[in-house]
Amino acid sequence: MKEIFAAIPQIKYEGAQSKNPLAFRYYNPEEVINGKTMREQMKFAASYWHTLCGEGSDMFGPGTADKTFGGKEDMEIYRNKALACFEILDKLSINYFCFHDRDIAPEGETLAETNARLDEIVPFIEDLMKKSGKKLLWGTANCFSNPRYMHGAGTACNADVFAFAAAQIKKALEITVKLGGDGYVFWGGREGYDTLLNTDMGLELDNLARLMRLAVDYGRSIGFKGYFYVEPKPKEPTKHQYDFDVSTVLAFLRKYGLDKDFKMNVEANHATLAQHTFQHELCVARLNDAFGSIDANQGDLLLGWDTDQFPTNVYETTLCMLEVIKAGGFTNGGLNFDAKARRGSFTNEDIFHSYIAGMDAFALGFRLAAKIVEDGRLDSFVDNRYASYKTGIGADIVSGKATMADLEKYALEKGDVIGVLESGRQEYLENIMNAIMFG
Ligand code: XLS
Ligand code: NI
Ligand code: NI
Repeated sequence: MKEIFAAIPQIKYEGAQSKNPLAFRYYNPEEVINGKTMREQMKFAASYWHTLCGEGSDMFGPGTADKTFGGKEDMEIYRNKALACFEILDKLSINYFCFHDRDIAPEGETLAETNARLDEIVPFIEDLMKKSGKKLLWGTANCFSNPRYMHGAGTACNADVFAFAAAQIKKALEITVKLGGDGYVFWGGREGYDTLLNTDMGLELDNLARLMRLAVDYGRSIGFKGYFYVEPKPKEPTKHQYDFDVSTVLAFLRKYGLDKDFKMNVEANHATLAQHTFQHELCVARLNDAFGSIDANQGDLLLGWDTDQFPTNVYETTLCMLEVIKAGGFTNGGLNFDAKARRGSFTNEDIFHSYIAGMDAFALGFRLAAKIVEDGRLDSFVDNRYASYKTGIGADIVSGKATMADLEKYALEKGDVIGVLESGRQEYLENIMNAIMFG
C-alpha cells in the first residue's frame, strides 16, 4: 500500500519531557489507569469530514488545504481519502473513525447513482477496517449540505424533502450496520428555523420525531445494536436549532416517547454556544442516564460560532474527563475529534500536530481527573455540603416522609436557620484544583 504521509513516522509515547513534536507526551495507549489501558478508556476517534474532506474554506475565501491525496477523478479521490484516513489512524494509534454518508463518496445526479457510489466505496473501507482492526464509532447522514435541504430535512416544509431525507438515512443506517458501527448520530443540521413568520413549529417538531422513530425502528430491524445519539446544538446554521441543548432534547425525546432510544453526543463547542459549560452539558446527560459520546473540540469564547478547534485547554479536558469517570466511562461512545486545523494550518503535517495536541490534552486531562478523584478533597467537600440530608429532618425530606406540616413545625421551632449555613468556598476549591493540576 502506498504511503501518503511518508514524512510522518509512527507517533510514539515519549513522556512529558520529550521535545519531539511528533510524539505523545501524555497519551500512552498501553498504560493502565483506573484498571484499564488509556486506549480503552479514551476511545479516540477521527472525524472523516474535517480530516479527509475539509479544505479550510470559509465565507471569505476558498480552501487552503489539498485533500485529494494525489487522486485525480472523483472516486479515485475518495479511495485516496479512505487510504489517508487509515494511515492517519494507524500512525496516531486511534482506533475509531466517524463519518457522514457524503464524506466517503460524492453525490451523483440521482439518489440511485449516489447509492451506487456508496456501494462501491463501502467494501473498500470494510477491507481497510478488516486489515487494520480499526472500527466505526458512529455513522450519520449529511442532510444539510445539499440545497434540497435549504428548509430542513425532517423538519422541511415539503413532504418530498422529508421522503428524500428518510431514504438517505435508511441507506446511512445500512452502511453503519455493514461496517459494524457502534453508534448512529442525529445532529440537527438545518432542523430549526430562522423566523416563526413562515414556520409551523408544531408540525416540524412532530415530523422530526416521526423521522427519528422511523429510523430507530428500521435500524433495529436490520440488526443495529449500538446507540442512537442526538447531538444538541443551539444555533448555526439556523437561528434557532430545535436540538438546542441537552435539556431541550431530553424534553423533546420524552414528549415523543423516544427517550429510551437515544443517548446524547455532547460537543464542547455546542455547549458553549448554548451558554453552558461543557461540564454542565455532560452532567445533565449523565444525571438523565443519557451520557453517550463526545464530540471533542473547543470554541473561542470571543467568536460566536462553531469554530471546531482542536481541544488544547487542559482545564476543560480535565473537567470533561471527570464527568466521563463519574458516568462510569464510555460504553458504545468515545471521544470523536469533531475538530479541524485552522485555515492557516494547511499542511499534511498540521493534521498530525492537531491530533497530537488534542489527544495529549485529553490524555493529560484524564490523568488529572483520575488524580482529582483519588485525592478526594473535592468529592468529600460536596458530600459534606449536603450532609444535613443524611439525618434528621433532611433524611425525612429525602425519603418523602416529611409533610408540609412537619416542615412548618420544624421551622417554627427553629425560629431561624441562617446560623447553620457554611461557606461555599469556591476560591478554596479552585485553588485545590490548581494544586492538583499543576503540582
Ligand atoms: C456540526 C456538528 C456535526 C456533527 C455531525 O456542528 O458538530 O459535525 O457532529 O453531523
Ligand atoms: Ni459534532
Ligand atoms: Ni459542531
